[in-house]
Amino acid sequence: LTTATPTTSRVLPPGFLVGAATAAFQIEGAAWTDGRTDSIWDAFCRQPGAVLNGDDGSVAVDHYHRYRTDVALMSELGLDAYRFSTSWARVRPDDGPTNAAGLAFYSRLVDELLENGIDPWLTLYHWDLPQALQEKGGWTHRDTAYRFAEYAVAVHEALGDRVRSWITLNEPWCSSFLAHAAGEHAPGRTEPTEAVAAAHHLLLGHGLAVEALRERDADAALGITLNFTVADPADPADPADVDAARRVDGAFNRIFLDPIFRGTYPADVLEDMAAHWPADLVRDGDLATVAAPVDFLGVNYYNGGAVAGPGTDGEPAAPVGGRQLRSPYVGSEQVRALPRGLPRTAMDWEVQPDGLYRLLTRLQEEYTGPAGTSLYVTENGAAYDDEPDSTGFVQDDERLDYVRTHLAAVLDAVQAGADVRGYFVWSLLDNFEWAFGYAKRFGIVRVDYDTLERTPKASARWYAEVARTRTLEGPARPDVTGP
Ligand code: GBH
Repeated sequence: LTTATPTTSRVLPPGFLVGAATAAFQIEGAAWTDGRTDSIWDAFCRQPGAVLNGDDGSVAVDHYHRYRTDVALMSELGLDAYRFSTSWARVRPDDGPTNAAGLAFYSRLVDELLENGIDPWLTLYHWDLPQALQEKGGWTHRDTAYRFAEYAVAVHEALGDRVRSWITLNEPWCSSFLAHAAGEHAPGRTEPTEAVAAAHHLLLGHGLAVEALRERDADAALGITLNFTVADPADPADPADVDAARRVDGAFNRIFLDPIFRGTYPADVLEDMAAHWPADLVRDGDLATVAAPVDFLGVNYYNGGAVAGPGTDGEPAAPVGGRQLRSPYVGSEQVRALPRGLPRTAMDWEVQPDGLYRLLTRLQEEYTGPAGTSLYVTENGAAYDDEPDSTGFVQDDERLDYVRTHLAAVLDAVQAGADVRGYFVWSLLDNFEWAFGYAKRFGIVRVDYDTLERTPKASARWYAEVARTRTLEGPARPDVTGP
């Protein structure tokens, strides 16, 4: 890798995908239409205090009925690709047989995308496990991994003739540690041992699905999307802070990267989590399955953070939400987060595009490069408290700047040798932001939650120009803090 030269005009590499992303539960609504049954998020939303303002996904932004309008919007913006997810509870309600009516929706959506020249990128699991499977133990139960592979095949049978890019899981860290240790996400558990079991079974499900899809379809591009944090020691000269950064990197990033790309769990993570690691969790052959070769790695990046060891006056490095939450860092609960004075989004996450540059160049060097795997940024974006004017238009300069500086970081990483082939902004539309309900808006398109009317924000207009001109104008990353 070479060092990128900061410039003010960057040209997108040939074939680079300019896209947008969403997820089924966050946009579809129609929660019990055409045979769909409860997912764990429907059930979680009914738990008092689980989701801000008691919001739920029953209507969301009604994409299920408005998908044509939404695809027309994407086409107007000139998007090359659209990343969406399929709802397991729509495709195989109640863990029963495949539901043709549910699959038919995705078939219509894919046709509509293709007619508009938009490349469909399909994520099989974006956190909405059928509640019926949760009742059998959910991801803490090994069998769920096998059910996932069967569901993957059912979706592929219906859409494999038209969808060429497949993502098995979205952010297994959230489905395991945030959902089973921190309690922020469905099913809202706070048992570290369950989180570890869920992480392994998610990885196993990923590997089984890759093997099954590969056998059916040798030409499909198969990958997984992980979420990353870039943890820096608050004081690089303090060994306790350096250790805290190592622990967060292990418990967030390497616990998934190493099994997928090296077929092994990192020794230091096994040691950190030893007290919570179930004895018979990893069976013979599991790691070979988890390491089934992938064609691409999807990278979701929102923020990094400075972390410190115990005894500092930082905040616990745990998610903040409307209720009592625990640390997601199993075995490293003592790690503290220290604000660095960087600007923050409405989620309170630090804005640090340089973290994305460092992440992509590191992945290239240590994981994906040696394996010959390409990279896609499958999510990046920001929530801000948008103020619509009297016509409903949102001049969201902060979001525009967030996306611009992060896309610049991506293109600089490409220049430095990282094989990044596309960028999907999170999100196309304002939508259901999980534990925060509809209170946090990530869309480049505004949704009026009374009328469900869609209005592109200034960031969307600007993004369309990037897609059209294949050029990114603007100054270099403002926050180059890394080595
Ligand atoms: C993604 O999750 C999801 O895929 C998507 O569905 C969601 O809407 C979107 O992002 C926005 O949230 O410890 O304070 O530094 C991202 C989840 C975000 C979880 C960053 C960990 C660290 C916050 N991750 N977060 S902090």
